[in-house]
Amino acid sequence: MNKPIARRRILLGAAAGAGALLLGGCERVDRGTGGLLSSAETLNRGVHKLLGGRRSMAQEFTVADLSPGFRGNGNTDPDDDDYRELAAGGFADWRLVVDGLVAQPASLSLAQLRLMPARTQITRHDCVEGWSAIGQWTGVPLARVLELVRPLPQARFLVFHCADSFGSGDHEVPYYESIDMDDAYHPQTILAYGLNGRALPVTNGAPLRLRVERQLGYKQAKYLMRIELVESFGDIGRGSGGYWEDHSGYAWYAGI
Ligand SMILES: Nc1nc2c(c(=O)[nH]1)N[C@H]1C(S)=C(S)[C@@H](COP(=O)(O)O)O[C@H]1N2
Ligand SMILES: [Mo]
Repeated sequence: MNKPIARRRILLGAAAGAGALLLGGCERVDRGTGGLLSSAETLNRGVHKLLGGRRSMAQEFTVADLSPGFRGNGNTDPDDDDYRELAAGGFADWRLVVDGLVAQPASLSLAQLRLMPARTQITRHDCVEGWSAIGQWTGVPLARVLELVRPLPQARFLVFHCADSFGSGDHEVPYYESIDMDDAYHPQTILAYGLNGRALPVTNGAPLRLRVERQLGYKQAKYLMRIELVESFGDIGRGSGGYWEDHSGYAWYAGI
């Protein structure tokens, strides 16, 4: 599904508006199934699934299509102390923690991730702020990491905790995002450590970022520190499943 960006922006704007309204009145708290989604999002996700959108592959491109550069957006040079220290050491001490509802929690170094089976894909990134870029991403399929940790049957969502934060002082909150199991096991969902044939730059999320190719830019969490498997994201942050979902009413399911 490749609608022109302008059209997608209108759709997203409408969805975000509806989401904001729904938050006030008729949000459905679906604690039984672990989700905390507005009825509009549940519908959106359901329709996407029905149309086969959840299983389909995002369009892939060739090296001839690559954008001249891949701009950075949001946080592009985190000033958080822990991150600065890890970056200064070339990320040798960085670990990706994978825990929560798993049989075998893991703490993985960049070297270990690089030794796992890799996937390279050239895809288009679409940001709601009105820009797109085509980049070549290399990383380990998230499905391979899930095989290692073995999710428990109750696990419904993956929460990505990032090293960078927004705001300052008491209002400083780390960026986070979340996806469901369908997207987690999708073949194009990778934990990327490479961009355009080089190590992922700090601007774009070093040392590791999520690529979940059938969703919009803000779902592509950068500066990954921890992946937590949960039954519900209702008690994380303000409960809407992501930083921008919590703070600007962006849709949790940002399918494109
Ligand atoms: N940790 C973190 N992840 C993030 C962001 C951020 O500020 N921090 N910005 C999001 C947004 S809105 C977009 S469009 C993309 C930008 O990715 P880029 O910097 O590689 O262009 O990252 C997303 N993931
Ligand atoms: Mo974005």
